Amino acid sequence: MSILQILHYPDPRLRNVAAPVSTVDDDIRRLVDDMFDTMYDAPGIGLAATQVNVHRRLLVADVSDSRSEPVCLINPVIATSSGADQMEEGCLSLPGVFEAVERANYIEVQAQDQYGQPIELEADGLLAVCIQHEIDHLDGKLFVDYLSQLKRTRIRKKLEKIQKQSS
Ligand code: GNR
Ligand code: NI
Repeated sequence: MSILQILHYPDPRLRNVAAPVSTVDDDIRRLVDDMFDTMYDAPGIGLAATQVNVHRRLLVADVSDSRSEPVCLINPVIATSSGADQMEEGCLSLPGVFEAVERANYIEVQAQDQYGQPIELEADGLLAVCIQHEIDHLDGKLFVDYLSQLKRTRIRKKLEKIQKQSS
């Protein structure tokens, strides 16, 4: 059980594209456990491996109020998506930044679970948004990429200033 360090924008490592997990072994399961600890501790509703500087395709999420519905997706692929909704998003890699982003409101995801078994998941609402946000991380994308250049530059400067003050 350990809390991992989360990378902060504009760290260039957040732009890495994660490689598939080839074998779901004990090392991966340990990483999944640590990612759940880190997500619940933060607290956040999701966490992608990219954010803890592991560039492999896996994510964890729990959008329940009771923090009792853990979801772990390894090598997730969105097979179907439909609809569109705007939602205010935040990100543990951009502390204090909240902006509206439009995404599909229904998705079907194919993945493997923490035992390497194939799973299919249907999601809507917050879970659908969260999974799309996490898969973006695995592709080196951040929610601020959907905003205007001007907004993104303002956010980057604000976060760089805070990081300078705290280092
Ligand atoms: O904790 C988080 N909250 C959140 C709110 C709206 C849309 C997406 C998210 S994900 C975020 C945690 C995080 O940064 N995951 O990558
Ligand atoms: Ni995020």
